[in-house]
Amino acid sequence: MMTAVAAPLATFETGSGRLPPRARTSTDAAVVNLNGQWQFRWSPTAGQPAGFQNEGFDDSGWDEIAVPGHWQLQGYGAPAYTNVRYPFPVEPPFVADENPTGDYRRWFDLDRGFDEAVLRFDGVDSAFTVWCNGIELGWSTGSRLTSEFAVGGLLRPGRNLVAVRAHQWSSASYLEDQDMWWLSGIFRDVSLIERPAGGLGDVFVSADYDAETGAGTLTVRTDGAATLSCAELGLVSVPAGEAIPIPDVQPWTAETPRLYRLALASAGERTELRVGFRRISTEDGQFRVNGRPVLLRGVNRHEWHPERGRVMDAETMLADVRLMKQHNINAVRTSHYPPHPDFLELCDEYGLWVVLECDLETHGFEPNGWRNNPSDDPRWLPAYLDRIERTVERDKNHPSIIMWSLGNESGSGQNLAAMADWVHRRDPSRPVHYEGDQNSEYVDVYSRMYASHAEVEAIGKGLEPAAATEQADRHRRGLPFVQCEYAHAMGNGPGGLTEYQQLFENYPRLMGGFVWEWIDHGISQRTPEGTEYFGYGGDFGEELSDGNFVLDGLAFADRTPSPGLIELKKVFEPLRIGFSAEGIRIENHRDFAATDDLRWSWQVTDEGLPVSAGELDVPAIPAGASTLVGYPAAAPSESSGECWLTVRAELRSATGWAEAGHELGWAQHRLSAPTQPPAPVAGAVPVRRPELADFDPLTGRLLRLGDLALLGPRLDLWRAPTDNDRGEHGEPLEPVWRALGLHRMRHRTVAIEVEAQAITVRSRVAPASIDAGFAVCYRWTALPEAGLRLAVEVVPDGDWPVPLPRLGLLLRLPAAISTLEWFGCGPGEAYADSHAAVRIGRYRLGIDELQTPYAYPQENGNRRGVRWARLTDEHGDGLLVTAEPTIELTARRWTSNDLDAARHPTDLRPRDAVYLNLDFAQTGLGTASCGPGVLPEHQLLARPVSFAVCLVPVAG
Ligand code: IPT
Repeated sequence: MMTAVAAPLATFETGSGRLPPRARTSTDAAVVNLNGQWQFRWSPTAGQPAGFQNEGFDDSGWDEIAVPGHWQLQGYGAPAYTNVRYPFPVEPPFVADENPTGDYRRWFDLDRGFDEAVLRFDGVDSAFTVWCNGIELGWSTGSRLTSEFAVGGLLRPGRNLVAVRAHQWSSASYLEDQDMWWLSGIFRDVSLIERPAGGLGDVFVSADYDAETGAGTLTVRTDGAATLSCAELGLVSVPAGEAIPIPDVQPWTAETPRLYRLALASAGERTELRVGFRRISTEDGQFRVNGRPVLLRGVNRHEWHPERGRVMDAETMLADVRLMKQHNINAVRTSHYPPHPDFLELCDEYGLWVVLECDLETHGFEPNGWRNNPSDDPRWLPAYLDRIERTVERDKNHPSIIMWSLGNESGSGQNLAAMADWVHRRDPSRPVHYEGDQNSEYVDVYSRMYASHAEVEAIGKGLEPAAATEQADRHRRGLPFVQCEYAHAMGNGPGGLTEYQQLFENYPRLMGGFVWEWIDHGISQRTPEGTEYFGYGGDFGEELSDGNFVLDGLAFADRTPSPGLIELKKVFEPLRIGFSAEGIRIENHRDFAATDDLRWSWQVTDEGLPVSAGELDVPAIPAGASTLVGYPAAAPSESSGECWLTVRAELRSATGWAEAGHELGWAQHRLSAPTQPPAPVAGAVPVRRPELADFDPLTGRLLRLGDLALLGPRLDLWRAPTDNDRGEHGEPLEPVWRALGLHRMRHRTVAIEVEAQAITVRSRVAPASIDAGFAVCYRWTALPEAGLRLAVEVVPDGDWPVPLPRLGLLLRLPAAISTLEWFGCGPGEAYADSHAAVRIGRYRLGIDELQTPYAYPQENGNRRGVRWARLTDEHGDGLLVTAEPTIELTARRWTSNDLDAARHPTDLRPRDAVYLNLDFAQTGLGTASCGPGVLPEHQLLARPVSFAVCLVPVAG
């Protein structure tokens, strides 16, 4: 019988043969990059015979696979998504026999041997054994942690072989239950690194900054003797290891990421360190950097690429940093594991505050009542300590890291407390975060996720309920508060961002938070016709799956900013521009940087058309200060329409993360109200006809208006539920809506009253099976010029226990209608609790461009504050809608029920019509997909309402 070679798969041990963790530094030591094509063999179980690691083994029948890469995304096995549940029986430390296993082999050439060298794996998911030239080096776990093995003596000039066996499941999987795809294999870099005699060993930089004096203290500890030099700081071959006072230094902050380049040299090795001076502290219950309170405008970032999964490349990481900075994001929580190490280099360089989280989550014990949770089981203590040590040691020299986070959703217990204790001893310069420590007994910040606005406000006021013990309560009341996750960005949303930001800005104890999450983890797929869409849980034949809960990002999987990200940019804007009789008040809400990088401009528009524009002279405003500037003498003297002043702030010159002219802030102010009804749109003339319209004699529905055939407006209350309406982990509205029958309303015509200049249609609208409904009165009158005015009164009767999705009119227009031009808020979609980012203007978009392609189809594309809208075909013929004063509007080529039924955007097929909703209102979005629902002020409750629109046929 042959013996199987596998890393011990049912053990509390974390590996063997691994070298002690050390800081990531690239030095002048030789490096051989072992990324590339490796020979690969996949097996559905762990039990393949040994022997493949030997040099003589014949791998000619094997495939090739890209390293770094996940095997499931290269044709072996399939991705699987669960949020909380383990996809194997919960009986720690055992895993099932179905344990997909990948065997890897790679030959590489060396022109010389190395006396001392290490083989470094930056990430292998989940447990693996490694051999060099047939000899076992050891095995390791910790998927997102570095493993180094000593290999020196085994190497020789010429051909060398590295072989790896990696298993999808191991006891370590119990500690890696993050809400993401289960994806396996060697997914980060592999390198061979020479360790020269007299090398640097581990390097630990401490660069403290005293804001009172402006002085820095630099201490660089190395394993062996070394010297430091830095011309800028006047250091010439200063012995490392001692605290070096630096009288005058420029501090590092995320807004001013000042790095000093230091040369560090030992007898056998040299490196360049990028050092940022800063001090983190908590004073008066406030989180501070360099003595000043900072507000974290953060996001949770998983690593994601729609084709390569968690395999990151330089371009993708830079794209994330640039996009974040461009959208006024200043902080990242590396949910829920240490990222690719180069990401942190970018955070240091471009400036982002980082909460660096350990690779730890045991969430799947929660549905099992937290029984046997490793967090409180002493047998797992070494594994917990191993993980935090490898986390802190690798990344400890990054100025961008301002807190260590022990992990995510792992319950509580003595092993977490021991991790915190270890960090406090090893790196007292940074606070420890862990949300699951609900009494905040062993952490340095009070953290919650998805707390409602009301709860955040209570905490801001110091009015939170008491912690479990008096001691914990006293400790926690002195801590700053962070929302490590909030505003779940799943599907259409999040709603309520503005209100959270107001709280963060109002209460000094609140240090801001991290929106969940940065990017959708959609997997790029194609229909048989070749159209791309993004796959989610359940699309890969999984036995257990949590569906589209994996699509909850501010960016779509291909990094297209979603409307939620555009909204967040505005809400996070570190400038406030206010208009009053005195003038324009501009506040700089940055924590450190003045505004001398910005240039300011203004523009006046009349009914959306530019009238005048110019530069605005704004002096540089220090952080936290404000200034008042006068209005530009710009208002048009004669105007019939609505005039608006827009003030904008943009980058004066290019930075590493954005072009010159990139807009960072803006505000609008209405200069004049319309004095006349809105002008019909330039170029289009109203169609005048004596026999203006046809109505259906039985239902009173409008069937024709001028030359335009249509199916006229009637009451609509339904929208394709959003993920937040479904509210899986919050307050769901959708099941109540569906039970009521809002998606299948019936219309009964009660009366049609015809007068000389008016038609009144009365009807009752209600769903089958219940006795509640809506009495609707549609009153049509002819306009003097052309067209019709429709006044609508809606009076609910009976019990409507929840907010309504929408209340308005639905009408069907010919499919030839292809363009919407409107004056109102735009250009993007907006909802009652998510409209900070839209501005008043005149916009023109194709019907297809109005749709937001959420990877899981749902209500989208709503335009708010619409004063008038013109829907036309390619000849300019169509319909002009004017509102009194505004409406919300959606136009699409499918119905709300089509949208509701679709599972991917590719399921949506245009019908032979354009469906136009003209709404009195829609209810807001909220974030009930995980968290609180729509705030009361943004809910559309059933109550009597009246509104009116004018419909005018137009010709091009
Ligand atoms: C929270 C998790 O921390 C995060 O990983 C993600 O799953 C998020 O929810 C939802 O997308 S835990 C939740 C039970 C509040």
